[in-house]
Amino acid sequence: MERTLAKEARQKAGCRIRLCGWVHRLRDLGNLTFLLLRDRSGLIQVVLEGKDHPELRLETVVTVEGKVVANDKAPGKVEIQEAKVEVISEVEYDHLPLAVNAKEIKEGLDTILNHRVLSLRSPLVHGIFLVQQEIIRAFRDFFRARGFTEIQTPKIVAEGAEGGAEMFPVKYFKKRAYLAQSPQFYKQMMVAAGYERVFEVGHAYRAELHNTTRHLNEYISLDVEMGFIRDENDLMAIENEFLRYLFSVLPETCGEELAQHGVELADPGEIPRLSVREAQALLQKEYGKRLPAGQIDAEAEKLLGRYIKEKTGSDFLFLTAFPVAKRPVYAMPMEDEPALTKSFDLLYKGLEITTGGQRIHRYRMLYDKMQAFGLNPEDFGFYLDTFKYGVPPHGGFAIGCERLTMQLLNLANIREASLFPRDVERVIP
Ligand code: AMO
Repeated sequence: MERTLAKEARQKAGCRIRLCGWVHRLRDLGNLTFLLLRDRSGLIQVVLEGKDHPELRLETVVTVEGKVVANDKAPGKVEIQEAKVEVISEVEYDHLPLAVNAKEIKEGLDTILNHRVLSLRSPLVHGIFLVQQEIIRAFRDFFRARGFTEIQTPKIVAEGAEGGAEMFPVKYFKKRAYLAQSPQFYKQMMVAAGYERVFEVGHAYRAELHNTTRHLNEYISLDVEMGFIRDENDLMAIENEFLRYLFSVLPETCGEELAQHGVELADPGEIPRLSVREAQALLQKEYGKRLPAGQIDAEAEKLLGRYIKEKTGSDFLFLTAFPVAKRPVYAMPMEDEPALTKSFDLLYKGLEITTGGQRIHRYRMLYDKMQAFGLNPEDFGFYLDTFKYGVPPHGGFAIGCERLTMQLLNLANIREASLFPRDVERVIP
């Protein structure tokens, strides 16, 4: 008999079917055993009569054959009766390291991550990555539909794009290379290569020592780069449009998982904006918080998130006009105020999820700025030379996929939004 999934069984009342999955929960009432079976689609109740069935333990892999019968009290409102169960893979443990079948996993994050395969079986945790899949799918769909080409750029690179120290060195035969911090240079080079509009879903690596709830050392970067822009406003506009699209499709593509996490998404509408200067003045006036020029720290992000939510109802806020000194070398300065750049961050519920901006597209300007930043233009020849051959005004942004997932689902720690997180302490599993 063909296999039926738990979810499909809901439409098959009266039919005999075969299911495959894991033993999620067992309730032994002597002559009656209720088995909750879990497969990739969800849960279904199986009623085993008598004692004439193999010994079952939690997480044993089984197949079940039986008849679908309506039962309003069972999950999915059906159950399997007249069931025959067969073990297809046994378990070998003294006790389960974490309760896969608990409503919420009670064990600490370390236990959850040490036993990642088991924790991912928990329906609530499982759902996180179904939502993340749909975020990535929506990102692809949205940008492809607007003439963007999907690219894959190298993750072993000769120079860092974001400046400075936070890079993992790689021994690359006789040379030193690094893991890419960002596809920054390559996505710009692909605009220059005539694709004009590109996007990438790829890993990025940061050797940051930050051990916080919002930093990973390996994360998924949702990158966009776009040629022939007028200025950074075009970029904020398209990111805003993407988020409105995302929030409109997620309830259709993963409504059940959002509901499981108690999340209701509202149209983000027109996202409010503040310049960094305005934001700093506001922080001082409202919260007595003073910051060095151009800086917005994590606490300031939280306060701004709270402020804008109270004043406008928005979960999002664009921060604009960061000073040159706070942005990487490639950021385009403003014509009328050259100490500021045409760049922005996007905060979501008080956490930065995006950085973006217009880039310098003129060779001489970029060359001079590299020197002013104390960089040797010759080290960046592979990138810099691109701008000798005619590059349109362009810019882009990157969304941290785990940060977006975390904020959307109100997770407490970014590690929960990464399948196998890499942090300062953790390279396994
Ligand atoms: P930036 O360095 O700000 O900008 O990174 C962009 C976004 O990536 C996410 N992010 C991280 N997520 C988890 N752990 C980290 N350690 C981490 N570091 C960054 C954040 C952040 O907003 N090249 C530019 C982007 C551009 O201008 O196109 C860049 O990489 O969500």
